[in-house]
Amino acid sequence: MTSVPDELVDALAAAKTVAVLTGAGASAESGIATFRDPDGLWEQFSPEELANVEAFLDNPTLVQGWYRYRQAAIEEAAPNAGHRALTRLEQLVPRFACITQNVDNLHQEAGTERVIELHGNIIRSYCIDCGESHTLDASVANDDDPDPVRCDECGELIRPDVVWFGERLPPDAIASASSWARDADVFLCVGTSAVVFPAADLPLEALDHGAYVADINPDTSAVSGKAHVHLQAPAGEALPALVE
Ligand code: BV8
Ligand code: ZN
Repeated sequence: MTSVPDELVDALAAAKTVAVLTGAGASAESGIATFRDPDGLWEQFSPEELANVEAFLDNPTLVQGWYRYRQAAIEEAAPNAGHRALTRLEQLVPRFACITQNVDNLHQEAGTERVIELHGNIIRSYCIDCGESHTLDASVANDDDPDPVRCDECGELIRPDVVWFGERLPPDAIASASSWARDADVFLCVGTSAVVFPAADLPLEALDHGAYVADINPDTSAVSGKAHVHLQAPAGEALPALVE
């Protein structure tokens, strides 16, 4: 069991407002590959090839197929002890926000109520022209089909409702996340390499506004050296230790 430093226990006990920023590492123990770990998604594919509009328009079938592949992995996955601990933490503190870079819907499935989706959510898809909602899963196409899935209203391409590189984050989501970071008494960074912006600015904003910042990551992230404490442990072990 992870031992939690007294100063973090005390900071959480006294906290009125707690904000958490999660990344792919928070879902690793649910069996979902991260992006930049040795066996991560980007090892098999590069972001340039897949997570941007140009790549999508250039090869919509490949990009749609990649998201269907990720959706299938997510359908098999369940929230882990770390997700559940954050839902518990939300009940224990007066004000709580889970700000996630993840698009896997697992915080919502774990019952966390205030989830701020910075990068969208893979369970939603829409038509790039008329905006009509669609599902982009195995039920609407098979991987042998060379043709991309198209809108049954207007015939245009269907894309996942996620934020690609070079695309702006949903303005209300990033504004809300920034406000939570500024107000936080305690800011937890969980399972993120903290190299993708503007999400990676949030822990720094919290630090600048006097929050006690903890980085929960078995490895070193871009925040580890700036945080007050770095719990080098998996989220599925460290987070339950915070709420036991
Ligand atoms: C924007 C799509 C402008 C959804 C993703 C140069 C310098 C600075 C910035 C830039 C630059 N060049 C370009 C930029 C901007 C760019 C950016 O930041 N690039 C980086 C890579 C340099 N950002 C953007 O393009 C953003 N948009 O800036 O728009 C703009 C403004 C106005 C108008 C128009 C445009 C958009 C960013 C969003 C990109 N989309 N994904 C999807 O398919 O999922 S980002 C991708 O990386 C993921 O979504 C993920 O959310 C994100 C961050 O990755 P992490 O979650 O941190 O995952 P990672 O694998 O990296 O790390 C996992 C960590 O977990 C590791 O540290 C590991 O040790 C740890 N771990 C492992 N196991 C566990 C664990 N931790 C705990 N427990 C465990 N068990
Ligand atoms: Zn359409």
